[in-house]
Amino acid sequence: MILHHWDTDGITSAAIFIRVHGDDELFTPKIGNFYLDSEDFSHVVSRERVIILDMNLPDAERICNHADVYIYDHHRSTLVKCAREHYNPFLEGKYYPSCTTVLMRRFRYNPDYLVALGIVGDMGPKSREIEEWEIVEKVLLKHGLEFSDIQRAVDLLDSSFKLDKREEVIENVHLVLQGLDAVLESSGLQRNLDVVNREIERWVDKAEDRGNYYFLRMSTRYHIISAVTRRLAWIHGKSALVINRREDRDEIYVRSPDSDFNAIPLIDMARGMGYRAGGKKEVMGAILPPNEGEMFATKILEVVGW
Ligand SMILES: [Mn+2]
Repeated sequence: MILHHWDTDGITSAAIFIRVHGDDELFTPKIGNFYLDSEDFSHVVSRERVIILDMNLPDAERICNHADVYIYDHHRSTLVKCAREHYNPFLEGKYYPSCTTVLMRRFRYNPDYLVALGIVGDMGPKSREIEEWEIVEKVLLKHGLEFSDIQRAVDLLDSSFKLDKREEVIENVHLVLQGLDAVLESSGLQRNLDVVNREIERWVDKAEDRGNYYFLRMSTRYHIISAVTRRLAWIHGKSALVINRREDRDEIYVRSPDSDFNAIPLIDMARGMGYRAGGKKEVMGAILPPNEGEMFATKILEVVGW
């Protein structure tokens, strides 16, 4: 079984793995869960071999007790000793921009549109500033495309997880294997994208200017909090704090465009309080029990001093 992240980098990594090793059963965790709940866990461990792509799953060690585990990833992580193979350049202190570039190196896979989609998926417009831009540029030239076209392909592929369409994420692996045009011409994904963009705009318009930062309390079942927070920070050039109330959890995102901002202490604080949290220097995302968002937002504001 190939267990992969639901975003474009995860989808294209699964596609590359299939091209290299042949077809396999595909699986993505419940969208929004960067771990396996008990239902997902029992399904996964019923298989003999589990290949984990583009996810730093906290459950990897537990899966080892039931199946052979192979991990190919680029997130911050620590070595999973029980895995048959844990290949992540981060373990040697090197950060790769995407899981597709990790697979490219590991399996001597020739850079192509799948690798490029993974890079643009995770890096967005920042792809232009990294060494691997060369790969993206060659793909654009070869296919006669502009950067905006490949960015649109990423947005189309990502629209499935944003709308919580888990089965469609799996279908997208097969779609992208047919080529870039198959993605760009998919009318179903285009309809998704229109819905996603409308929903993002709707919430962005409701944000409140609180002087040093923008604040938004939203309630949507779509997985767009990251996109909404990024858009707020980008449009207004200010920090943004967003809470999303879901039925079973609160989600919180903090992002700042200031170069001296550091979200790592916030991530540590969230984890210290027992929450699942992740991110990098400029952004933190955390999942909290229902109705704990406001309380945690207050703590965040105390730390950052906005
Ligand atoms: Mn990735």
